Amino acid sequence: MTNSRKTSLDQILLPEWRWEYFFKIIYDYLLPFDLYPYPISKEFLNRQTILGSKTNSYEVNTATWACSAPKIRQARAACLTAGEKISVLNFVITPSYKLDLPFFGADLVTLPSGHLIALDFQPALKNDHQHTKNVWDQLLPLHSKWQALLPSGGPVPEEAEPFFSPGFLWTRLPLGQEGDEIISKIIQPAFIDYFSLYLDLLSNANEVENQRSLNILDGQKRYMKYRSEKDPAKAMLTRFYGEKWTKNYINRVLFDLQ
Ligand code: DBV
Repeated sequence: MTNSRKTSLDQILLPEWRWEYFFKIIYDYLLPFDLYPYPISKEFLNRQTILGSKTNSYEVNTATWACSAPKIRQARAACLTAGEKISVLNFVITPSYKLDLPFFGADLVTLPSGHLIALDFQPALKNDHQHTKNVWDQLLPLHSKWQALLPSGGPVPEEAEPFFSPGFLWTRLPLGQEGDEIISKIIQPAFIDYFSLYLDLLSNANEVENQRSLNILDGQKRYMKYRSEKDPAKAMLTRFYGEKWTKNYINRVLFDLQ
């Protein structure tokens, strides 16, 4: 089980994890990339706790998968289950800042109120044509194709706007058979479409000049700062694991480029 994981590259298996299929895609598609483990300290590699009452207890499991590669500064997946009601796969790729590429971001979340699905190529420099044009030209057709088949996820905060692309795939789905079907028929192939395009862009990307790379690095840091300050999972993680662990997990593992 999760506790036998020794390095950040070891596979993840969680009990009743709703998003396992997506993790396997990530893992299988990234493997050809000459991966290195990304150092993650033991307390964040696997964490288990039992919550609830004596007669009605549930396990909370969190595991972190992470790697780096020549073109990837960090790819990391935060994987969480709490009983059968809560399941999360939050996945972010931070490319090398020497490449003019966006982040790959996925937030796949099951809560007692329903599923929430966010998928995007998030720009480091949103208002910079050189950073966005080639990417958006290829991403927007995928977005049109898949978002048209899904209900909108509703408004996102205005302050988040600089960090999203126009290819942001965003939906909320009901639990039960209806949601399950949409996940297998639409979200799974959409995820593969997005992820495959991202890996193509990564494979084809060439290093930029030094001055340019410093601008990209600045943009990446702004994004990380925003994500760490506004992490929507903060309340939930704090409830499960306390304030100190959560703060460290967010700042030193999940969004550690600051
Ligand atoms: N989100 C994270 C991390 C998570 C995580 C690291 C470890 O960035 C889970 C877990 N996201 C998570 C949870 C919720 C959300 C919500 C548990 C539900 C919070 C709640 O309702 O209590 C996309 N995720 C959200 C929301 C958005 C996103 C817009 C709704 C926020 C809200 O209603 O306040 N997260 C956001 C995003 C990306 C992302 C755009 C990148 C694609 O990862």
